Amino acid sequence: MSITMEELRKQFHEQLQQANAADAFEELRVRYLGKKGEVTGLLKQMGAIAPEMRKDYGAKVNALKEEVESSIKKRIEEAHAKELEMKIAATERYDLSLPSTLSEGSYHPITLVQREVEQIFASMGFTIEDYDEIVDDYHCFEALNIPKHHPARDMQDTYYLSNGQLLKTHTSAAQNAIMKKYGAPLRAIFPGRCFRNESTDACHENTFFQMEGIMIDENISISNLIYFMKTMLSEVFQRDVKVRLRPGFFPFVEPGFELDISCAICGGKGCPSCKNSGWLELCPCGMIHPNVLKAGGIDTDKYTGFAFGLGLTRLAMMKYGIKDIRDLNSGNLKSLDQFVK
Ligand code: FA5
Repeated sequence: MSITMEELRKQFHEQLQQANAADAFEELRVRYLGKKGEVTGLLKQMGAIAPEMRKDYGAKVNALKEEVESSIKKRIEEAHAKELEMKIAATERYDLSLPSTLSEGSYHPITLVQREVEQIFASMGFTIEDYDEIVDDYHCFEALNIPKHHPARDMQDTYYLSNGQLLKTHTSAAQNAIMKKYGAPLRAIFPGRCFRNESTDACHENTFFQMEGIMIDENISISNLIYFMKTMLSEVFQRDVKVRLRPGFFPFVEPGFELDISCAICGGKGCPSCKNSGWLELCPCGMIHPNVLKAGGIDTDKYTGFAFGLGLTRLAMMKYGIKDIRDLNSGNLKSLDQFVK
């Protein structure tokens, strides 16, 4: 019997040597290990073996079975590795000297407009500050004269973490920390990403950028505020843009204004980008409320200041004629590619 087994082993290895494709390996597996396979057949003969030889016989057949299994597995792995090697060598070699078929990378329109506004304010003596995206309730609301349960919070629902912190709803959340850091006099802008629980449409996103600006000094008045807003807009657009200033309520400024821009998409006629009003709310602003200055450690007998919250994402829409704000977060390279610089 052991000779038969030896012959079978030899025959198997010869056939395995000749096999070189997946179906040939499978065929061999079935021929030797399948239900009616040669090795399976040897196992089935166990009953016919004399009891005193059964243990030895069984061990040999099982060893042969394992040998067949592992030999086929090894050959399959070798064949895969060889195939891969050939593929890399023949067809998938990279030629780094070939010209690229991909377009050049580009800055995102929001980055472009942010850098532009930063330059404008830097040239007027403002420092550029960075601030956290995850903030606490005090900085986002309380320090801004928005106590708990104040109705102004309804318009700025956001995403809360289990530790009570939240994703900042506006860049105003940095005002208190920056006032405490530098004191007065102070000129600073701080761009940042904001998050709100919003129903999105052509001019509302749940994740968007703002740029806050504050100026605190002696004798700062609404005239200073209007001057800086006008300068910023005329520099960004390099042409006259129609804007309007109207009263607006924000608990952290008094008086407060809404600064709207005539919709650049429809020329003020009304379209989905401006909710058919012809105007887009762009940059609310106002004189900083004394409570906010006090919370920031500023002497309100000596200093006054203005603040604004520029909607950077909307500014990018208006500057580049992007009809739907959602395109800006979409990662759609086809539309974003136009801004290659
Ligand atoms: C604020 O966030 C105030 N913190 C702004 C401010 C700062 C007022 C300093 C006074 C003084 P508001 O929620 O209106 O205000 O947002 C300001 C601007 O951000 C809007 O005019 C708009 O341009 C932009 N904005 C607000 N919500 C969204 C949104 N969901 N999607 C895109 N842009 C938005």
